[in-house]
Amino acid sequence: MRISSWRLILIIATAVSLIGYAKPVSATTFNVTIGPNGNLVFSPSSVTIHPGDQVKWTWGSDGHSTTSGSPGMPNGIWDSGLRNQGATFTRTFNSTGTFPYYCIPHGGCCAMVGTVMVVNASPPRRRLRRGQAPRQRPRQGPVLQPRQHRHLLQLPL
Ligand SMILES: [Cu+2]
Repeated sequence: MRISSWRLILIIATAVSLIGYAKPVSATTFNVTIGPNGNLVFSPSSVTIHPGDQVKWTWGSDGHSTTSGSPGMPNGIWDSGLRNQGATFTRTFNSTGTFPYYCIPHGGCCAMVGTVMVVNASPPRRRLRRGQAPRQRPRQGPVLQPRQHRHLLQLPL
């Protein structure tokens, strides 16, 4: 039988899409340290996550908070209150959006602020700004195994 080239293209496109758009199978927890080594920062200060993912803040020094909003203007979405080294605070983000937050004692004086960005799964490839570390999200999910791949390419054409 004559190989139909559009069909071959369709099969290849399907294989590529299976590899390229595999969705994570489960929610992921992103860790942020508050005041590591006494520094007045959230580390990392910005995380990009998907709906259903969690952010877990861990206090690296005493007397900080994670409070949604801008310094002096809490918006009430979350507020850990002041906590000390070793404390943790976890929140699940189910809606997309950009969520700024700050530390109550150090947001205004010292720009101790952070951002949680919640974007839909399979977004366009994120551009890295200069000096920005690559996103650390583990790529889980179905991966086309070599055997399946061979099988796909051996479909009668
Ligand atoms: Cu602080």
